[in-house]
Amino acid sequence: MEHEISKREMKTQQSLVLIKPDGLLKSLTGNILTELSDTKLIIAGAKIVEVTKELAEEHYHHLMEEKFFDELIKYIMGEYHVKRVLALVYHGEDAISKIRKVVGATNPEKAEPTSIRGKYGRITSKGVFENVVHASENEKEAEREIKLWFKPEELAHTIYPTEEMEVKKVEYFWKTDKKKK
Ligand code: IDP
Ligand code: MG
Repeated sequence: MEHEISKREMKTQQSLVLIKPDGLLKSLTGNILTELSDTKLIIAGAKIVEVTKELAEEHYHHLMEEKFFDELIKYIMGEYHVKRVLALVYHGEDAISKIRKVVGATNPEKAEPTSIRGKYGRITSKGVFENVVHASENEKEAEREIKLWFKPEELAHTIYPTEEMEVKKVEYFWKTDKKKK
């Protein structure tokens, strides 16, 4: 019994989910979050991100050699839809496979018809799989992606070890209207 519990605890995972620009433009955020909530996983972080070229290329660095790479970068940066994505971190038991199952296969035409990509994805005339969501493929990728998209303080609890560093930073405040006497 004890062994069973520790085995289960070892499977606690994280997954980075992105609602891609087509998902936001098509007003699918609510539907997608509802489908993901069926996994009973916990949301550990959420934010809207305007994706820079650097972030896009780093996120998809493993696909750099693919012929669809440039189009993929434009797609995730929102050139064809809206210039933002909703980034989420899900946490819990078997998070990666549970989420990948709900999300469906990469190619929306091959994805299970009831999966998110099967329902809402499409292949564009330029050959990009506009598949509405991203979900981490394995634990190693999840860690790399979460550390790329989120700062430790943006997550509700500590997922990966952190270290302290002193930084000098400029903060912005609302400008006040100082009237002359
Ligand atoms: P994944 O998103 O299911 O993990 P990856 O192979 O990591 O699939 O590819 C990242 C993204 O690149 C996909 O979600 C999809 O938008 C796009 N993509 C992947 N393979 C192809 C392809 O063969 N043609 C067009 N777009 C693709
Ligand atoms: Mg992938």
